[in-house]
Amino acid sequence: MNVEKIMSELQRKNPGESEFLQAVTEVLESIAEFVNANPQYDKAGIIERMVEPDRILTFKVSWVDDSGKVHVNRGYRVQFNQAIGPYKGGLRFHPSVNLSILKFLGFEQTFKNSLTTLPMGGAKGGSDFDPKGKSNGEIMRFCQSFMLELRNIIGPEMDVPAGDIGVGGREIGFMYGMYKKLVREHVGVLTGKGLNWGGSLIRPEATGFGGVYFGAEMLKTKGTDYKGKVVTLSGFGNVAWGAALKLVELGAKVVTISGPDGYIYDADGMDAKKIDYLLELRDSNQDIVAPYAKEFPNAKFFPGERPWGVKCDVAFPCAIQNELNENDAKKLVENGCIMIGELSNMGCTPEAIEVLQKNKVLYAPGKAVNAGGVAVSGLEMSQNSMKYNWSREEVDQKLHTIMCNIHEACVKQGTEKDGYINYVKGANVAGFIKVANAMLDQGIV
Ligand code: 2IT
Repeated sequence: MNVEKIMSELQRKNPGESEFLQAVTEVLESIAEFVNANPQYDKAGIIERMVEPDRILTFKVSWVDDSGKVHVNRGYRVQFNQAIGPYKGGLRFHPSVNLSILKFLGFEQTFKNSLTTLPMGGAKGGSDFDPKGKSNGEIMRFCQSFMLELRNIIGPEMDVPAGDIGVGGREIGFMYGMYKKLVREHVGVLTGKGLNWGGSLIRPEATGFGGVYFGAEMLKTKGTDYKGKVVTLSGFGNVAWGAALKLVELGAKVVTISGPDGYIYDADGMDAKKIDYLLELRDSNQDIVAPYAKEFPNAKFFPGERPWGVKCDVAFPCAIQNELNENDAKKLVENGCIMIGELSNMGCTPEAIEVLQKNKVLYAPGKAVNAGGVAVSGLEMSQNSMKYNWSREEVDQKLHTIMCNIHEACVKQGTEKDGYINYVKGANVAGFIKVANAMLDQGIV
């Protein structure tokens, strides 16, 4: 496989799509050795076929705000790869959303979903709609309008969207309601549904819990665990919330969260009450963390800064792509941080990853660390198909097993000669094998 040739062709076809090109470059560089040792993949054009999405739908989303003003947003669904199961992946509502970001996310999702061992293909979608400051009614009307178009290409055996940034239980509810009204079927077409209408226990916690379970396996390779460890988190949404809950349960001290307005340093560490408060912050629809320092006056707010300069043992970026750069990585290493787990998708820049790997710090990429969210989405699909619900313990146990298995797959494919575990290589090769072999079996389609 000639990575340079594939990348220059990809640049020509996808000009200026920096996030998408970044995600593909990372994968191709880390699987090149494996692919070159297994010529059947190149012969069948697997790489060229994997980097091209199956199809992309973009559509107009018109809606009316509370004052009667008309707005037009753009909606998207990128159906990337269907080799191992129906398209599956979240919807992101954020003003930064564009095709490059959704293609990077859909591409990553294909590998992540493969790692879960569940039968799910890769997709991503969303809109440049900004939920910040919107009323409940505005969000409902937007979601309804969005679903009027999206319904044409989704279905329980075709494509099963879920949440991502800006899309939580409330938005899934509004979209599900409209889908059901249009199609007249009550089916498992979205995941992250409410518990009374087809949702799964543990789905809200799953991304955070899964990441902490994966991190526990990473720490185990160094003979240690979370007890007494100081942990920095970025973000304050669903992912950071789930991670904080599990980290505190396992004896870690969580000292930071962050938002677009800056970060909070809470030297006392978070407890159940403070973690609960994250839900209030999120429900306020303001996208800020500053009020935390008013609610808990021992905590300090640092406007406009990210939390990576805070001394810690473990860091979990939980916010957005490229939120941790080369300088941040250097600071973390200097401060003695031993592990970075990406809970956000592509949270670290390529330069940051290089710094972490050069310093032999434990580092694992989003497609492995944050796979717990989509894994429990897969379990929600299974429960919907069976028309049955598993208990909290059953789902949590399955999630734990899946995360341990992903870790094992990374160790198998990513351990280098000196014993250092290259989780990027491990996750990419392990994720690739299942999808690539399915594509080989299914012919050139
Ligand atoms: O990035 C992700 O894996 C998600 N946003 C969850 C996707 C899903 O289908 O649950």
